[in-house]
Amino acid sequence: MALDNLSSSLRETFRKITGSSYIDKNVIKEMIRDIQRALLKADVNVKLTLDLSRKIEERSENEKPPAGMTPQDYILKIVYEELLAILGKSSNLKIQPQTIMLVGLYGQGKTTTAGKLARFFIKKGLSTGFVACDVHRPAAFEQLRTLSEQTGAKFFGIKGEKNPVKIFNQSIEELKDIQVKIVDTSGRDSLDSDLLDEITKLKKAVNPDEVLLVIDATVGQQAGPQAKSLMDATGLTGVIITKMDGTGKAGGALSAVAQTGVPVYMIGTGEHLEDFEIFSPKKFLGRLLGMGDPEALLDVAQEADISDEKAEETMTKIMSGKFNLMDMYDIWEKFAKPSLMKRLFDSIPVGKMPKGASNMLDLDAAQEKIGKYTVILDSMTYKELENPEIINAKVIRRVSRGSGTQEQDVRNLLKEFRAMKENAKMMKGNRALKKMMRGQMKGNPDLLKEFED
Ligand SMILES: Nc1nc2c(ncn2[C@@H]2O[C@H](COP(=O)(O)OP(=O)(O)O)[C@@H](O)[C@H]2O)c(=O)[nH]1
Ligand SMILES: [Mg+2]
Repeated sequence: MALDNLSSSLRETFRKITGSSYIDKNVIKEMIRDIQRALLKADVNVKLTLDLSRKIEERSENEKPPAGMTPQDYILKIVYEELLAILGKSSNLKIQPQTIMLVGLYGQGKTTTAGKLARFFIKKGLSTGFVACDVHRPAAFEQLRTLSEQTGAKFFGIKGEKNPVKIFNQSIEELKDIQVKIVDTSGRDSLDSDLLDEITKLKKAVNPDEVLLVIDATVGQQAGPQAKSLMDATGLTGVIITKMDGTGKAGGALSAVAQTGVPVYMIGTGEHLEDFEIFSPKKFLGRLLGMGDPEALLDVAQEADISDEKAEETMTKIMSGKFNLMDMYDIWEKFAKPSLMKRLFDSIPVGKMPKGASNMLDLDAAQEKIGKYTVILDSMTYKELENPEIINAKVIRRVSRGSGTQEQDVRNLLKEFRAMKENAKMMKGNRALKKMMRGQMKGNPDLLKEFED
């Protein structure tokens, strides 16, 4: 994943703390020095790093762990919370009809991102179209048209036209049936008044729901001032950080943008259309630290939040038999909470328990297994999670080493995944069961009654 160095340093720091037999000022000082070094290496701003260190130090000294929590775990909870704070708030694009305008300098990945967004929305079932408003680079027109062929997005552009406002205005009729419109725009070498002027004029004509800055992670903390000035000049609503795969400076870019208060919506992790992720600070930090769900692990009180939309999406995927390891990971992450699992199992009538589920009733054992599986999944790349079929013996060896588990554990996980997929196919026709599970996911046990009838 992105930020391998930061990830391994922080994991090492966490391991040190967990492994230490006592916590005193010196242990904390050393931990803070480790964290500082790791953050600065990832290009996180010096002042931000020092502020974070001070907060960690203060809280470690003044706060007492609650009953039942070890001082070690409590320190890790503090570090986790402070790291999360510098990654900013979680906010995302809505899955609904809208107009999105992409802005940014040359070569940052605007056009590529337009393609990724189109693929994203089309997969969610929304028709999508491009408006080619990059009037400065002749090649941009063809690049976007090719992407429209690859993704199935509709394309509108006027070759040779130099006025982007004119292009947009003419696209309105052409794309009137399209739900999500993505407007690609011209870049410049720097954020000069000429560019800001063009963006402002176009924005007025487009009246977009979202104006997204597309910025390359290799600029590091410089991403902050760029986001800030575009926010002031044009009313930026969000940021997409690209090329997270190619730099150790991504921590700087992420934290600097977060400081400006503009949310990071998505990150690009490669040149291909599928190298694109929704950015969630919690998930990102969880993966960075090698913990599936640090909050559950660190015992932060938190109720499961599964939105209707998410439950629906997960169910549909499971039932279609098309789900991948990433979805399995999501499900486990949600259900790997003793209270939730107990509620789920308690609510299934004994006679109706699916075959094989009874051994899951040993909640402790199930919990332990889920913990192990989450660590294994954490050691896989996004590509592997999304395409489990590419996992071969070599990958299994790497993953088992990376997660500190046996190769057999990885094999068992894959076996269970395949079984889950098979079961899902068998359940496909069972509408009552489907309804019940969906109700359970939304925390609505009443639906169970229908299943019993
Ligand atoms: N490694 C990597 N390359 C990317 C990513 N996004 C874009 N690129 C590459 O960056 C270059 C510039 O992208 P382009 O979309 O044309 O930038 P634009 O000028 O802002 O429209 C192309 O070679 C892309 O393949 C990413 O997330 N990772
Ligand atoms: Mg472009």
